[in-house]
Amino acid sequence: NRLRHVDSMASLPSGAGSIRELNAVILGESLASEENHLVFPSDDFSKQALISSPQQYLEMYKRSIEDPSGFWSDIASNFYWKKKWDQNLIYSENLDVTKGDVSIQWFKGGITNICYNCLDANIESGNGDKIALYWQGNEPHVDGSLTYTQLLHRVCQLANFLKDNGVQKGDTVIIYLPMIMELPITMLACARIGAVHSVVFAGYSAESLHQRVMDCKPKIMITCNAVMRGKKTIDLKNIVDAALLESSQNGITVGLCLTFENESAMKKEATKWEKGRDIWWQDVVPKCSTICDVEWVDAEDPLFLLYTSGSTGKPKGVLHTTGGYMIYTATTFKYAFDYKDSDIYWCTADCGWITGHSYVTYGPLLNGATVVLYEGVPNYPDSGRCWEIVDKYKVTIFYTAPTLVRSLMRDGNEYVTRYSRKSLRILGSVGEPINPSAWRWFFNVVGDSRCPISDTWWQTETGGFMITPLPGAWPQKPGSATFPFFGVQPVIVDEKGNEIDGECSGYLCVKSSWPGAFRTLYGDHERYETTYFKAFPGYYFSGDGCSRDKDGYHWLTGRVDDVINVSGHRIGTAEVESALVSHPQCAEAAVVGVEHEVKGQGIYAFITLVEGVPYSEDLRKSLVLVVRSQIGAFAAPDKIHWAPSLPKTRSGKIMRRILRKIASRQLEELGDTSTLADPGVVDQLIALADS
Ligand code: 6R9
Repeated sequence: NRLRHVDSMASLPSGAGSIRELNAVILGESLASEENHLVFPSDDFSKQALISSPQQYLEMYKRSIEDPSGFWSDIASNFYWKKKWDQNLIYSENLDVTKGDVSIQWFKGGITNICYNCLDANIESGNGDKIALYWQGNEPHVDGSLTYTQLLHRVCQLANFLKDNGVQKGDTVIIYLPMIMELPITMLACARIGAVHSVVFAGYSAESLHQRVMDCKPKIMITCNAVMRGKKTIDLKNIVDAALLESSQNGITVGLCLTFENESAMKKEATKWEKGRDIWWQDVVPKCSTICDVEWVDAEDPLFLLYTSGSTGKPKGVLHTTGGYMIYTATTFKYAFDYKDSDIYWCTADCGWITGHSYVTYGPLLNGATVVLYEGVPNYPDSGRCWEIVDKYKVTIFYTAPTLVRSLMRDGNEYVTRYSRKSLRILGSVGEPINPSAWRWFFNVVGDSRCPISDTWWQTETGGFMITPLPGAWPQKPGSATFPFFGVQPVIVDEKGNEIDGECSGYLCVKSSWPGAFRTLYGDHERYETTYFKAFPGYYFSGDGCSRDKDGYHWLTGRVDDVINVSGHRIGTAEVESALVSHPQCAEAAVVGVEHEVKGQGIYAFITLVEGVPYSEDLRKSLVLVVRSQIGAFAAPDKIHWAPSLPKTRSGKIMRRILRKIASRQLEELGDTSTLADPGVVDQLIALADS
């Protein structure tokens, strides 16, 4: 029963010929037919792959579900543990709110350190001289690299500085850095001494940074003076100054702000400075010893906090712990990207998001991989930049987001075909559903129809991949994230929380825990339970809709809550609304997502102005500006729709369903408007639609 979704494929023939034949046999004629648009890995690819057939996947998957302890302890044994976990209890969990507090633990009692496993362990096994990080600056001629040994030295120097400045195990450190090597260095240095890092994406505004400072009360702040994104210089230190000032006015004073001089973006002399609080990284860190003992921590000690958007205005501090996260990110990275020692891996995500935690930093380094970090934007100096970087470093695995694929697709094939790209062997996608047309372009044009695409579905909360192709195992369907990773039991439930089988669609939940699962929301376990475990008792609820086709493939259909996915970034409608209503002339705001050609979803805001205030272009601009300055540029509304009033039920609830239809101009599909307090509002809104 627990293996229901693979049951139909469980009676496997053995010794079949090529993967194509094998798949046709296993999956039946229907699947092999044209209308399903199956894309097969080549025989050569499958032959060399870690998981090279559906059969092999199914065997491993079955074991991972039937014997999670055996499955995960075999894998965990390949890592360094100062002391093994309690052998009788590899995990314990309660996902059912009706049976008490939700709790998840993996490898409890095991003592380890993730930084040690990323660096020291790889050096001890002979990889000290292997390149750990290639760094590509914004300008094509600016670059650098660090071997594993050099990276360890850098990490130890910073770890020693942190210790010397009173940072201890369990203390929080906020990191507000762009994609320079100091970002993963800082994450690893925190992990080395058992401090909890909280990376804030360096595109967030001072206000957002301030909110996070208030919530997690960091011992120290680590930033740099500025960064170049394309031709723009962004003064990060100014943003940090404003955030820290506001925090101290509200009772939280951060006493130390370690600032890296990002010389290619801004000179020291041009940087604003607060004596007594600010210290230049270059003045102090290089003087510290390159040797730093590891702080051994329990598998369940916190590793990091990462804030993400939810349905309310207040961001959620997703908390991940050490042991399970380590095993899970390493294992998912290895199999979903069919990782080999010779690979050169580039993930375009920023370390400010979960993808940059699990699949720029921890997952790849745990595998001893060579990782490319890129500071700049993908279309600078022109739209061929990504492929120029791929050729320069001979990138073999390229992992990115559909929004980037779509924007490059729009710019034309010329920018792609100008470069060789022959080093590429695997492509990856994350952040939102990839539409089949973008999938095909990515596959045919970027990958020359040679590279399987791992369309990885997962979340900040899940820590690592949940539903993902294993590139050598399955034929792919463009736009489907395919099948669950080992140990993951996705279920689709209906409105009442009943599991539904076979071909179906509904709410995507997960039954049972997996090692990489988040353990709580920082400081708010109740919100953790309410948001994720109350809607469908007994399950983790992802917030996503999903359908499963007759062949068992999973198709993600987007968020079903009040979260908008803009260019792969999660933005809560409530966050944008509260920024908008903070504008003195805005009386009320309602925000919905609309389809957007490049960003996936765009932000569409209905605005009711304060009585007597006239609409104007200037006001529109200043409303957009208020969102940029309170959240960040990436959350700026694409469209402001003036609304004399908003459609509400008699109990005063805004009917977003109707607003979504108006926003997407599906006016014939407004549905039942009779429950509105004033149905006339709708006509008024339609009349103002394009004004
Ligand atoms: C890793 C990450 C999570 C939300 C998630 C879903 C969407 C991510 C996806 C995908 C379809 C994929 N999402 N990957 N939807 N196919 N391959 O993006 O984490 O920022 O927390 O966002 O992104 O809606 O719920 P996060």
